[in-house]
Amino acid sequence: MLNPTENGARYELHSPTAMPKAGGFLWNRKMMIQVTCRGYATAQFMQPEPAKYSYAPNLEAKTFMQPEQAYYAHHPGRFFYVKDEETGEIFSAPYEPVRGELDRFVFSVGQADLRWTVERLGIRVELTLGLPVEDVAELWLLAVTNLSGRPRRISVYPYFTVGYMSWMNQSAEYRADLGGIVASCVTPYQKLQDYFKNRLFKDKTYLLCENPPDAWEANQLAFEGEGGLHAPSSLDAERLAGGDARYETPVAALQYRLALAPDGTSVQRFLFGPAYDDAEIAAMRARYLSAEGFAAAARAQEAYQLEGAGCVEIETPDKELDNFVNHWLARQVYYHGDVNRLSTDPQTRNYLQDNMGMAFVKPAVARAAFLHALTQQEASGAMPDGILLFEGAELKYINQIPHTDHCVWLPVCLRAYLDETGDETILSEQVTAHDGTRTAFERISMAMDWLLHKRDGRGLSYIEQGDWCDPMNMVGYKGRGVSGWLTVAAAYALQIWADVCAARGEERLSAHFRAGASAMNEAANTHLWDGAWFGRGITDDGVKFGVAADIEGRIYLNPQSWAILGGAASEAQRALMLAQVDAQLDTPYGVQMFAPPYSKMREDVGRVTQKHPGSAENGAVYNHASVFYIYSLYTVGETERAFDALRKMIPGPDANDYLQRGQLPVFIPNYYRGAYKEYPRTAGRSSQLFNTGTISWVYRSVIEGLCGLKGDARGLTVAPQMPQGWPGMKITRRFRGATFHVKVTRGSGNGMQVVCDGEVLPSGRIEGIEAGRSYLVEVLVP
Ligand code: CEZ
Repeated sequence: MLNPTENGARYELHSPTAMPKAGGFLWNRKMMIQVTCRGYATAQFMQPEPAKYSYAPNLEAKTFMQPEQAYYAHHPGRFFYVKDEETGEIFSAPYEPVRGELDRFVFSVGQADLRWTVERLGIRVELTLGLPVEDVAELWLLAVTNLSGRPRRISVYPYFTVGYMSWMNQSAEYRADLGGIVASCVTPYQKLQDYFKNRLFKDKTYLLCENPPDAWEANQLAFEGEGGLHAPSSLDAERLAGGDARYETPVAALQYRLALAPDGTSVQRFLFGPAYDDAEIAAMRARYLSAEGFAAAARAQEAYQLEGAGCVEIETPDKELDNFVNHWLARQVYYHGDVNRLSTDPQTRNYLQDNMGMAFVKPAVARAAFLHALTQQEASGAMPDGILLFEGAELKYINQIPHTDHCVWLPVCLRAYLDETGDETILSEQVTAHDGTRTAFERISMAMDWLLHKRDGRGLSYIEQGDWCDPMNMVGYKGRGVSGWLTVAAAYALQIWADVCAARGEERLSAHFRAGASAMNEAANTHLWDGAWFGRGITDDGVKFGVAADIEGRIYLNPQSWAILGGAASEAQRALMLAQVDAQLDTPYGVQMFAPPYSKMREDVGRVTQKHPGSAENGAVYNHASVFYIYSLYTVGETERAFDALRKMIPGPDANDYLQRGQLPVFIPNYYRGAYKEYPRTAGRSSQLFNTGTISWVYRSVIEGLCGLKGDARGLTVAPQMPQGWPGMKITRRFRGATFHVKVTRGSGNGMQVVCDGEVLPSGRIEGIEAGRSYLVEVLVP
């Protein structure tokens, strides 16, 4: 059903029905597209705010009904119908919308392209989707081959959803001068000022074809007719009618009538994307729509992907893990770090954590990002809820809700950068913000003081309308509620910062922040230790929650993980907590964020309790929370527990696990459904969302924990945490310009032994690293 090829650099799925939502994603700095194995597609581009060029149901944007435009419910997709001209039989590739049985189906996900091979009626359809690096456009290559051993007459119909574009103005027509179908709309708006924002929008969508088609249809309804998309009426005729859409729902459908000799192949190229005007469409055609244009774009995309290759490869007894780490993990980190989830105002915590990952992939980008974030610090030392990336960007949606955790991420994420690069000069950079110019070091110290200040009389951190957990919006909206997680997380941040201060010789500041951290840990212990775990918080009305007395939301993972990181938990407490996490939160799909999930609104906790039980933050295996736990376990040498939870983040390799999660092992999603006890049928199902703060922490956990190759100011510490069952593993690690070839073997002794280029290193540390050099490291682990 599913297998890796090219040593794990691609995954092939051989059924369109086993995992119907499984897909892959491609991106460049201006767009992303996620396509399922069956041909449904979600694409988004930046202008500079996120926008769509295919299927933009902007119905939300208006407040009144539009009965005339009531949209035909179907999914956005890229479909290729094939009709046998002799028998009239049809099928469609990749699978939708005809959904007929196929003789062969292969969906192959690569890093720089997505491919399908579909066979039916003695015809093979091969599809390849690629993206250029600099522009917004989909490059589709179609090859149709006659396998039947006799001459064939067929029609092939590419069908690209354009969909409902605008309730103000939408149309489409075939343009012989441009060589394809062009749909036009006016992005709907009501506020006058929006006109001036929108007027340069790319309000056209084109489907250009390398070779002129024999016929076309630009009107969705005319194409579909009474037959429905699975058997469109327009396919009954010899030719599509050549229709247009005049304030009607547009579509881009073409017809090629092909006579194929035995083994004959017809190749067609298409370009699909948004444009401002005809001139831009013509320019895109000239740049890309040819064999050379496609080949150059593919080479550029491969080169772009290579830039994100990251700093570690592994060879372990677990081949599927190797595949993920070696080909897909850094890629997902790179996606986050390079395009900031295609947002113009990323949430501050996301921006900082995504760049924490980037510290291992492209540290210069991470450096610039940390400094950029600090330019937006408020005079009070607080960090805003989102970071504006462009002139004219605005804080939107969730970034208008006051969350109190953003300062925490500054030292936590910077620590990874400092350890990886040893670049302490970043701390002395001058950063100009609203309150004038200060060094980065001074700014982060201000942020730490803000965290110390934003506490109640008990010494616990206020939560306002949320902390890391966005939808936990009603614990503290009256101004009194506190977050147990934030209290122990702030303590962790303060300790990291105290270390940085000490390393700079700032003894007084270091002592100040360390004392603050201790006070917070103490407050957490006094008010939130609940006997066997830490509670999640105390509401505006003084009610503790996330405690044993709760029937729902009884134990939360985050306060435990961060109490381990920040030292609020003693070893004895840790033992109690871990046993409870095992008993109450662990599932075959990972560790749930809390349990039991809430079944109804709890007005003193907030909208997290309104999410469906087991979905997202309401008790899912929310991978971001799970990976905090994993990372914390690695910091205290809980090797087995850490690996167990880490391995469960990646789908497979058992067939049943793939089927239950429904996702290919080419990314880690933001969550797998939880509610393992309550809803076992859906537990484990992937959200399919590849935007997630999880990924940078997985990378850090693999590098610093599993591989145990963590940097510091002067060198590299070697301390792999190899799971019990493995006799050995090999690691290639690039670090400060040098390459380390590390061979880890299970020894019989008690202690770890590290030998670097023949020299025994009792400390396990390698110093004086020379860029450009290769090191051979042999490690015996007990
Ligand atoms: O967003 C994420 C945020 O991007 O949820 C995390 C948070 O730490 C990240 O910063 C946990 O709350 O209801 C909501 O507001 C959701 O929580 C989403 O915004 C959520 C998305 O599912 C994206 O992952």
